[in-house]
Amino acid sequence: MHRRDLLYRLDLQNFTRELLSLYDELIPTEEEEVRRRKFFSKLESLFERELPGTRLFLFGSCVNAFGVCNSDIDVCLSVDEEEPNKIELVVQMATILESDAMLNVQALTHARVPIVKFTEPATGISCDICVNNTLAVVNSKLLHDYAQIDVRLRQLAFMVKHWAKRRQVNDTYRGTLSSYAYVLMCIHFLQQRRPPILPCLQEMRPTYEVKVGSIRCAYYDQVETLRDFGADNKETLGELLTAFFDYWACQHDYNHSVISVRTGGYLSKNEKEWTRRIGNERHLICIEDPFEVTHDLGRVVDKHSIKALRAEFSRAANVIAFDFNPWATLFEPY
Ligand code: 3AT
Ligand code: MG
Repeated sequence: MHRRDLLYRLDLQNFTRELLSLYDELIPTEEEEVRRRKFFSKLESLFERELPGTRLFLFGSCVNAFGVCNSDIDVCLSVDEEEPNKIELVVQMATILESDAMLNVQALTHARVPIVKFTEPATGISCDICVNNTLAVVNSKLLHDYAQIDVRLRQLAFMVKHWAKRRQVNDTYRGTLSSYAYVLMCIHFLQQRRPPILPCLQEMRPTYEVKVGSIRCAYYDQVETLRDFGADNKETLGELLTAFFDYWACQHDYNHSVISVRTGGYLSKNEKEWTRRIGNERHLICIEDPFEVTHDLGRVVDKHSIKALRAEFSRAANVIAFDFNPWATLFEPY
């Protein structure tokens, strides 16, 4: 082996070691899990009393296995009505939470998904509650199930989410991508490795099926049978993170390609009819939602934020390739 290759390999080992220790730091502690569970049961009791006949479900990173420490809690209020007045319910929840002495209660009635946001004073936990967002509950389960197959998904997604938050490219209101979109990018990336690290659960015999409105959500969810799926691929976290940023910096075909976790491959923008700007939706980076297939998670990205996003992918790839201490520089706050 050349001396240069040996040094490169030692650097990668070191990089992986540093990343894994960051991963350990980001995992929520057992104490935090207990706090969250207590918070949620208190919320359930409050809603049983004030909005009888409704139910609360957790979704997002507190149940999808991609929640780092101190994440917010996403809750869905389920009401037994076909078309509930979501805005009215959000306002009603805000009143209930305010009279229960919650802090910073805000009813965001004009968001794409209306929510009420608040903070619990005792624990400092922030929470968002939306209404009848069953698809989000189902896609949280899909993400959770993928996470059980190979631990490298959770490790990679923690690094990417941490990087995105530090570099300020994790804010849909500012035209960058949601955490959900980043996790889908990681799943898709691991489906593409050769040999693959993750299978495509939606292309397998369905063992789980629900209908949400007109959308059929079906996939193979007996993931405990797939624990060895990625065993032939020996790539480490350092190698995967390097290749992830290299892919999004240099290889992805932003003009024509759509990434699709649903099919485990690529689709063309043409076949999705995502070639033209309609209203504010520009499709400058295309990530197909696994269930709501007309939904492009990249639609929030505009002509300015795509530049910022791609500049950040390139920066990350360059830092890893050339920086003496990449693990420190990579996550430097923007
Ligand atoms: P954080 O740890 O809070 O950053 P998260 O996984 O909780 O990560 P979000 O708070 O952004 O992510 O979103 C909460 C959940 O809402 C995740 C996903 O189940 C759903 N979700 C978010 N954005 C979308 C979207 N554009 N389309 C469909 N579902 C979405
Ligand atoms: Mg969240």
